[in-house]
Amino acid sequence: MIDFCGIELAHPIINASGTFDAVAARRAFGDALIEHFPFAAFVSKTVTVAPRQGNPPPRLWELPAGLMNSIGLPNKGLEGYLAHDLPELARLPVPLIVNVMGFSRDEVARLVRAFAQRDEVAALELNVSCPNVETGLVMGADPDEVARLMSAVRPLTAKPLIVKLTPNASDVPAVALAAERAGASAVSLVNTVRGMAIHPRTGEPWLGGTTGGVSGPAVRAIALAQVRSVADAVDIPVIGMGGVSHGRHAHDLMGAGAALVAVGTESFRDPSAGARIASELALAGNPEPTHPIIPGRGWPGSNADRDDLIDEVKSPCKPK
Ligand code: RRO
Repeated sequence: MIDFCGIELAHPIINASGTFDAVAARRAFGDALIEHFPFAAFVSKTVTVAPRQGNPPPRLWELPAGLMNSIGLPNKGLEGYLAHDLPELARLPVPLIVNVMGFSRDEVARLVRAFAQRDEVAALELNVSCPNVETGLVMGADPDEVARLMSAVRPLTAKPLIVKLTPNASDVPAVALAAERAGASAVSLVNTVRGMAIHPRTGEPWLGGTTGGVSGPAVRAIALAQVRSVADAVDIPVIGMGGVSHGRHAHDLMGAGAALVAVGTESFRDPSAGARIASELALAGNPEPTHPIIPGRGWPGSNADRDDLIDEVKSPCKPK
């Protein structure tokens, strides 16, 4: 068991908010998926105070190495979530982390106050990093704004408060440090990286929301660098995410300082990816080497089965 901010977790793999609909998954895959739940905790899709329709379509654009979304936070709003979603999600066999977003400090405070009362909720994740809001305002890009927000909501609950950071900021560790100093229990990163696609015929933006958030393998290297710089800057736990599709990516993020790792885009391809990645991660610390390690070039033990190392071993053209 892992202790994360006082919450007991069976392993370090959780889902990234908004990438796994546990209620729909139960309908589509039956109770088996729920019984063998792929994640050690469930992070719900973002809840806002008022119900939202989300952005106009198209909402997705596939990339050579990932996905770009402009979903725009569709949700039933706080009242709808409490009445309909929470009772369903409370039946999951793992702790529930509710992701919330407000368009002002008062709205975030209202959300935190509401969930502070609910025993079904183990922790809250404050989404200060959605790239897909009409205002273009991303609270989480400014350390002072994040500090003001945390100071306002920290006194409202004893539950762990996780601040979800944006990669679209000039100094991400400074934002993380501001969150920590104002009482955050943990930080999570990266949310998606802002991007854009052009309609091939009209020349207009493809996405209904004009810009979107890039996720998947395309952002893995960015996530790794940002997780490392944030983990170096703060003492609170870091949840690392960004392009994780194999246990060794999770292993890398943990090596960079992440206490937990979240899986996002890969779950769209394979709803049980979380469970697979958790077992691959368990093996990553103790791999059976499957090929020779080049003397002086091999990474120590656990990193033996790198794709690039495999390429190096196979390549007949590389100088020895
Ligand atoms: O709903 C979204 O468009 C969305 C959210 Br809330 C978020 O945090 N990150 C993202 O890529 N999309």
